[in-house]
Amino acid sequence: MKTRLIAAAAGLLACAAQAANPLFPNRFTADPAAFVDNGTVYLYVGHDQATPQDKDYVMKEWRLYSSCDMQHWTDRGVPIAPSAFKWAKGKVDAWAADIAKRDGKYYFYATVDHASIPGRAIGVAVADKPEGPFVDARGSALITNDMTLESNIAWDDIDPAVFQDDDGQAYLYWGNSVLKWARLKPDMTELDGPIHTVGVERYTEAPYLHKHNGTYYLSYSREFPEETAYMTGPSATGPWKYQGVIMAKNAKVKTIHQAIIAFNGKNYIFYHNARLPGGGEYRRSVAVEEFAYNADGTIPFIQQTREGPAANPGAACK
Ligand code: FUB
Repeated sequence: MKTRLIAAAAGLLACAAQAANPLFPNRFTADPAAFVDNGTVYLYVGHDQATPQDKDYVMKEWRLYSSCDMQHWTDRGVPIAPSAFKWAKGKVDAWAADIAKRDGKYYFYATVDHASIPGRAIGVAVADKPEGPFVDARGSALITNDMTLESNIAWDDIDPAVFQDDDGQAYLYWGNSVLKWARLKPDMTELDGPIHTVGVERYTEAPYLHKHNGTYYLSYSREFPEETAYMTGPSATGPWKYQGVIMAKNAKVKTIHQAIIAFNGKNYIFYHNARLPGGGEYRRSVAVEEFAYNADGTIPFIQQTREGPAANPGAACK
């Protein structure tokens, strides 16, 4: 009897460990990009490899995890590193990314440092599977720092977020200090028309577009240190109405970088904090919370928890 109780307790502890935030206790991770495909959640993260002494980001690769129940995560390795983009400096700059699927191919939009055009740039890579390997889809950057002149900084063209509307039109949102967007051609590798800006008060970075019950939600990091806020609108291009803050600023790290998905009938927000032991500004950790929309479609304020979401086994678990 005693043995059985001990075994049951050990089982509970194992479950709790798998469910707890931050999601990946053995690795510092940041900038979640979440994507649902074939009943599975794919979570791409930047790998924070800075030592406690480093004074900047050291990110040599993006890593991929997948889950069919939002509790158990499988490490799928390194689908791509900055060196995939030959035009990039390609060493320690695997900043935020996002992913989309079109016509059976997977497109990975990523921030890297450009080798010859000063500043950050956005590239796009393509693969036949979510796990990659991803290869540069263009052989050149999709966005470079000299294409946008609103901010006089080298890091204003970062944090790509890709959204495909129900009519097939794809959009790219990005930017630090000024939020920018452009349409993408059906090939997903070229801009289709001009770059637009959205005037957002106290906007910092990390735009993310998702749609729920016909309403478009444009979330982003607001102020610095950052909190997560969002706006809603009637289309992927606005006009946008500010709706408020949904996640509070972190302790020990100024960034927060969210991604919002629906999976198997429930809604989730991924973000990062610095709660892993030894965590900090350049040693972040990705976490996730479940949330439910209010009756009027607004998103409630979401607390960060240690427990994370309850198990939600989808079709791919069976
Ligand atoms: O990870 C590097 C940068 O920090 C990202 O591009 C921003 O969103 C912030 O999280």
